[in-house]
Amino acid sequence: MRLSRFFIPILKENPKEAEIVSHRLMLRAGMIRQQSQGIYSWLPLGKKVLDKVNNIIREEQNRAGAIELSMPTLQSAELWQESGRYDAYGKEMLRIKDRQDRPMLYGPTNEEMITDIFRSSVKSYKDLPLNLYHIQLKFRDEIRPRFGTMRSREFMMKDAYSFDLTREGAEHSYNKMFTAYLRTFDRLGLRAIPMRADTGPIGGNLSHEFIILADTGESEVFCHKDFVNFDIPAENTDFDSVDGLKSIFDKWTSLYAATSEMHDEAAFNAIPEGERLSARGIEVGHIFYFGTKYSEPMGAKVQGPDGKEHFVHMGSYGIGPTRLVPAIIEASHDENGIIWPESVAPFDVVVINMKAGDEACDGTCELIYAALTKAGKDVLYDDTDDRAGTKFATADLIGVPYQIIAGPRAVANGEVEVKDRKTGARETMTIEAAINRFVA
Ligand code: 5CA
Repeated sequence: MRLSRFFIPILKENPKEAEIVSHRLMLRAGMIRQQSQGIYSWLPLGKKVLDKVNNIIREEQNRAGAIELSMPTLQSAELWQESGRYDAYGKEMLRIKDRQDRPMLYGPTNEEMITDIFRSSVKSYKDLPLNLYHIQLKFRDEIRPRFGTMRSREFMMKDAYSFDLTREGAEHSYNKMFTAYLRTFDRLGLRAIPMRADTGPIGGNLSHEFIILADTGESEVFCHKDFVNFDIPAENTDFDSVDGLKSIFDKWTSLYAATSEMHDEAAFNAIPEGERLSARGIEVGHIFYFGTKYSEPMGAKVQGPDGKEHFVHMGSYGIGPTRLVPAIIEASHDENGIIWPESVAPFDVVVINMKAGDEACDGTCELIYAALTKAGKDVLYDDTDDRAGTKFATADLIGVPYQIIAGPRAVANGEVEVKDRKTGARETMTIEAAINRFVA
């Protein structure tokens, strides 16, 4: 992609409305634009990152055996009257009427709809276990939307829903999603700590929140400091065995860990003072087991091996991609801008032409741009007429992991400079070596 043809509306000034660094940087880097309170457009640079985040989530959901579908954003109120949540949900639910005066709503979550899909076609235990998910916009009319897409009114969610014949089966499905979550956040370059959590309006009796420690986070966690170190299950992990989760499950039995809703002062104070960790964090995922809470009122049952009908045991599993993007920035930035982990970077490498219009610089940049693109790399080529200083500032701000810098002096020697955005290390090398560095 040539920067001269791309659309990155960079802001030179710090936007006044942004209170936290990720919001500031997302606006400055031209990733998002607020359309109305708590409702955002994702501009091309932001969209590229969001798509990468979603793809990692998708790969790990699929690996764990979940199956993707797509449900609408608008739902009929009738479904929610069946479950009893239509009145209970309160003002957070955006209620709408269609031209026939039928009550509709913009879905804040999809337990009812997925239960309806399930009951209409699954009749036998032989079709279980089943886990269906989608990645879709949600709307919650939050009283205090803030921090950009971190807490917005319209936001994206990956929500998965599991169906099992028995409680044991449902707990097994829960553990599979647990494993997928640990792997997902790890691949996003994040350490998300699983915490036992309150179930809130989703209901049920088993729940975990996945929290990234950050001073600007809206959640509070209390735990033993050793709780935050645990092993991430490997790619080839057996999702049907909880072995990969053993080191974490062991920690819950031996070490204290709680969110503010579950906090027990006395138990926390029993930890030696130097070993206590009380910190703020960002909730990036939340999983629930809620048994037959929706299947009973909505009549979602299957025939069991005993020939009798059984209400299915369900769980739901949420991740917030539009919150994860700012969470990654909170965890990875410096005074010059964003530092993307390679797995979600909007481009693999940026080629900076320090003197556009200079024949040697243009030729070198075109050569590198073509070679890396041909090798399948996603390259941003800064071919604009901006001053070199502006180009460096832009490249640092948007956080592409590597910069290949072509200036007249180096190019005259057949060389370019390669800069690592994260460490700031610069290395001069031949043009060929620079290409090989990213192609090999
Ligand atoms: N039905 C369940 C799980 S599928 C559910 O709705 N869970 S939730 O309410 O905890 O939301 C799941 C995830 O969505 C949260 O962990 C968070 O990452 C994201 N999320 C929730 N509200 C917002 C919001 N206002 N802005 C951005 N992300 C949000």
